Amino acid sequence: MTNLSELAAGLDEAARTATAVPQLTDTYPNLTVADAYAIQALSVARRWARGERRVGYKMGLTSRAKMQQMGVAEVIWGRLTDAMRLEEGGEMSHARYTHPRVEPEIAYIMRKPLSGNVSLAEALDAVEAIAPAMEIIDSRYRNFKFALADVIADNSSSSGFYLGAWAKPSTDVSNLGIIMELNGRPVQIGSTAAILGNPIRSLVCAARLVGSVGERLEPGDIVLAGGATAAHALTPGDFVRTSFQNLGAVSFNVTA
Ligand code: OOG
Ligand code: MG
Repeated sequence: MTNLSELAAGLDEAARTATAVPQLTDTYPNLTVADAYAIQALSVARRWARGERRVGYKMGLTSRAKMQQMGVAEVIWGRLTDAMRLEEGGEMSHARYTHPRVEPEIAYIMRKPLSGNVSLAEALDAVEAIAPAMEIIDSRYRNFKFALADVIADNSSSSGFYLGAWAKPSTDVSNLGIIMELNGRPVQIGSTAAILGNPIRSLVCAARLVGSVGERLEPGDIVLAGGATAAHALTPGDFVRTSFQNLGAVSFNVTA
């Protein structure tokens, strides 16, 4: 079998050049989840080598809506870099992505380290602040189609994120209404409760999964809890605005 670094280089190059590639599992149907996380780490290491800096982690497929849309029923995670952070209220250039989609999320920023098996109370105690967010996901695979190992190897489709205003860690985000609008038209309506019943469970999960590969959530790390609704495809000219009950709104424009 081709070595994992070659597969990692292929995915990194696909992301860098916004070019879709075939699924790894087409060629390697027996690729394991452990191999896939190893490929992810190797491909993200290429980003560190180019000067991108670590800013945290993202959780994926933490809601039924997302699992159904993608046909993968397993919680996954990926790494976030400073280059993925986009300016709230600003623009995103469609040409830099292959087939970008947007989804509404909740973000945490950490005050204390967190790793391994932790309780909901311990997770909440480690949080500095909570923000409404949107994630731009952009699978590097053709037609945005993948199996579990493919998407993990592809850094769980990470490509960009927008954060709204930070709220106190004591803010109850267990069941807040969300309306995502495209050009003024609601395209997704949901609740933060769709994220594992309560987004804080996603942080507990992040601590465990990241801990299982010997890493930890560090103070200052951002953690995206996962899409609360299905994701929506973006086209140049779109204006996206998502309002979150009690938390405010997050918006951006899509340019060519
Ligand atoms: C995989 C990433 C999933 C989420 O929030 O559920 C994800 C994908 O759908 O491409 O980011
Ligand atoms: Mg997401």
